[in-house]
Amino acid sequence: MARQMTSASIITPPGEGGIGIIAVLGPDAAEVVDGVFVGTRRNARSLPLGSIAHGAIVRDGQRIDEVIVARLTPPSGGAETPYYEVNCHGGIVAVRTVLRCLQEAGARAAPWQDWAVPPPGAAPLSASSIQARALARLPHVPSRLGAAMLLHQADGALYRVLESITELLVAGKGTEAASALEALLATASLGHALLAPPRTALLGPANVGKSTLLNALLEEERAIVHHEPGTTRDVVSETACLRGVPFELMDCAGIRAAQDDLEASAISRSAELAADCDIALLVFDIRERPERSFQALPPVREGARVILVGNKLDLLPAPPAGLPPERFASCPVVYVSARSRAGLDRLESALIEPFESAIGPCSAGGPAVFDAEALDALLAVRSQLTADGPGAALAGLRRLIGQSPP
Ligand SMILES: Nc1nc2c(ncn2[C@@H]2O[C@H](COP(=O)(O)OP(=O)(O)OP(=O)(O)O)[C@@H](O)[C@H]2O)c(=O)[nH]1
Ligand SMILES: [Mg+2]
Repeated sequence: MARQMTSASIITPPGEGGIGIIAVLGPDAAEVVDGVFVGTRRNARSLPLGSIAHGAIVRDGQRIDEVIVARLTPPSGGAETPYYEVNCHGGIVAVRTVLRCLQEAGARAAPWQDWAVPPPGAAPLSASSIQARALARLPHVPSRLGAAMLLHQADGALYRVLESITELLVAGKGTEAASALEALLATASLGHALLAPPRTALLGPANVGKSTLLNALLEEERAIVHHEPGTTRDVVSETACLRGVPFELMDCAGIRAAQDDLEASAISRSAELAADCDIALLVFDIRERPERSFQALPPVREGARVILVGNKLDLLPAPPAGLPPERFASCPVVYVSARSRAGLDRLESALIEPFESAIGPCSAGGPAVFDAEALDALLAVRSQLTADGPGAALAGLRRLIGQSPP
């Protein structure tokens, strides 16, 4: 059918909601909408750009839903392609039925993700490519700060800084360009964490309070806590947002001589987590000496950040003196009471410490390198700048942002 050039996509999330919106884009968008829309005063074809019409979606003489149709500029810009949004009642059944009607009128049903694809041939760090990649990730982002970060990048925050670095290079200001590039690269670890929460394993002997600590950080009773050691068997995994930064917390079985086969396999899952985490919270009971607590600890992934957490602070009048075991001598030690929540703010600070300085600028709408594609490309520009000088870096950066030399 000729009208298959026109697509219709549900662009609101599935589920119950106030309204559901179907976007209709393409050369025959007006004819497709009018194929099923009966306007109270005017139809889609006669709508001026930027205005709305009230009416109903009607199929075989039967009223399917009362809707508002809006004629708008397409999100990708360029008013020449007709674009309409059909605002239906929010239930998924109503929205899907209206979509089916639009299909019957000649539209091709397209997933919303089709709206978040860079235009063909776009340079990898052009404004439209960055926007498309940021919007494609938006539905999966686990925190508000992450969503705000992506919306700011979709709005051009990252692209504008790339443009300004290009201008510095054009002006021969290599040193200023290098420091602006470093500042941008420094946003990458927060940008990455906001999209892929660091895998944070709570490890340590049985009964030291790992599950209690998980619940305290989540502020809900998620994991079972019990006075008998050997309580946790399956890995319990939940995302906690600490000052806007998500962490995937994983609670697992305490390490001790297994009492049965079930516990043995639970302990082997703990060893897998230790070998595969980004952050290891090594929890011990402060009444025990830490070196004894970690004698049987399985190897923690090399490169993982390690934080020692002395728990049950409420049972001692003051945090114990003494040093962490030699192999963890350089790791921060935090004393907490998971039960009374004392010291949790210190643990949160230790967890977010590497991201701390980037959080403020990020929430204020600053640029962020949020994916591997941008990071790899910018690392290559940095190498060009160091090895071959500003001219080569300028040519490379122009290619990346899709700017042709004057
Ligand atoms: N006084 C005190 N008791 C705590 C604290 N944290 C945990 N407990 C108690 O210690 C016991 C064990 O707590 P859990 O959180 O189940 O310990 P766990 O490390 O998850 O234990 P396993 O799953 O068996 O490895 C429970 O009786 C908790 O109430 C704390 O900060 N202070
Ligand atoms: Mg437990």
